[in-house]
Amino acid sequence: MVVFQKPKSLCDVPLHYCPGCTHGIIHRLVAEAIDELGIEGETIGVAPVGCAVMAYNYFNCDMVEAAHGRAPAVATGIKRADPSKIVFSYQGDGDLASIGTAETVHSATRNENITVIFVNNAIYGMTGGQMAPTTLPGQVTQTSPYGRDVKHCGYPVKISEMLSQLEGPEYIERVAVNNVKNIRNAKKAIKKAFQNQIDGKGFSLIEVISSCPTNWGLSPEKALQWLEENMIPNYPLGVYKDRSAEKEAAAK
Ligand SMILES: Cc1ncc(C[n+]2csc(CCOP(=O)(O)OP(=O)(O)O)c2C)c(N)n1
Ligand code: SF4
Repeated sequence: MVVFQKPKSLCDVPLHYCPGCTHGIIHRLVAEAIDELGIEGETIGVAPVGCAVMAYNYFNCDMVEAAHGRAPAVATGIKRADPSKIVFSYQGDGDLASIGTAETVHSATRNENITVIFVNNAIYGMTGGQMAPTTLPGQVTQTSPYGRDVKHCGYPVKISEMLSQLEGPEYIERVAVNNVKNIRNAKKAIKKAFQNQIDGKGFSLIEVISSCPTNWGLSPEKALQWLEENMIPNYPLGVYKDRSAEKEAAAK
């Protein structure tokens, strides 16, 4: 009996991510969801700019590279051109919550039938650890060496809370990948986000609280601990919007 194997939707190549980076776990969860839903032949992914820029080398499906922050607009174009395809974007917080804020908000408010995987590690990883819109108050980064000062730089942008206020989107959930329980829950949420698209329900975004041991200056293990103690209290996990579930509850 096979107990553990690489998902078919992940290419058999080494990933370039730093040791202990949770991008790899998130890739695996997305690939497992694609395998389990049997949609590998009809899925098209949109890769971001950021550490996951080479996601097109890792997912075993058609992939398109978008300019920084533009992935939801590119995904919208692909999905509208061929609604039979299952289209997802995979984006970091610098990509999605900074330069791509407009694309994110407007694809959500239009309830585009796409799936967005939003990897929030509270920093610009690829470019060397600058402050991101999601950097925590007081968090030290390359561009906030004394810690993020909210008087000067404002407060973190809380994407799940923000998008859940819009009427448009179908499903918004925040998950984390710091322990087995949370990883299993993240998988369930990601799979549901793809299932919603298959069912034609519209825009689903899963915010995944992730680690960046390299730019946080921590060992992989300490990074997971930091995530639990600092990220999760600032970014509470849970379902922020599930329109179908709300409708079902109201009908009872
Ligand atoms: C238009 C444009 N502006 C800026 C950049 C530089 N840039 C590349 S990656 C990046 C930030 C990536 O951070 P994030 O999206 O959080 O992803 P991570 O690397 O942390 O996974 C920036 C600012 C760029 N490539 N293109
Ligand atoms: S810089 Fe950070 S986000 Fe990028 S691969 Fe390394 S650990 Fe991961």
